[in-house]
Amino acid sequence: MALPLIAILNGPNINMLGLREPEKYGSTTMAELEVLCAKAAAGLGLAIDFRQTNGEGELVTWVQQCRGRCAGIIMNPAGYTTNSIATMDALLAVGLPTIEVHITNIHRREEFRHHSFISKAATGVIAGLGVEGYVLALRAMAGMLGTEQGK
Ligand code: DHK
Repeated sequence: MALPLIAILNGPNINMLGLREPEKYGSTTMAELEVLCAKAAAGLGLAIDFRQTNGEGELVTWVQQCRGRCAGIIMNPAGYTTNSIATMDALLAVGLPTIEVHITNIHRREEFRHHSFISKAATGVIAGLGVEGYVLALRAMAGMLGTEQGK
């Protein structure tokens, strides 16, 4: 039987990981992050569809397309965290278990990064644990979906 599919959706500038402000976001590239997630997912009985976009409309469309196709969503909304009512509405519309991930601790950073519309639609939020936050989100998702194989 097919493994439950988890969409890992990344917002703007996450494609710059490794190059972008490494003192904040670390040295792992997005390609390496995808491999990290794929390996973690395989050990947890999950399949992943890992994507990144710099466009809000595309992010909304991808969330909508998760309906009936995915068992859950892990999202780093990045620069759309604080302003995308459309992404929040799309998440509420599909109603899937959703974990919001931020590589940095947004609450220790500038005030304008503290508010998240996405949190209003998220089951849980992980922030400040670096790219490891994605692996932790996958573990939490496996726990919620009951796919964990004791790894
Ligand atoms: C990533 C971004 O691109 C920022 O816009 C957010 C988030 C923080 C992160 O920590 O992953 O403010």
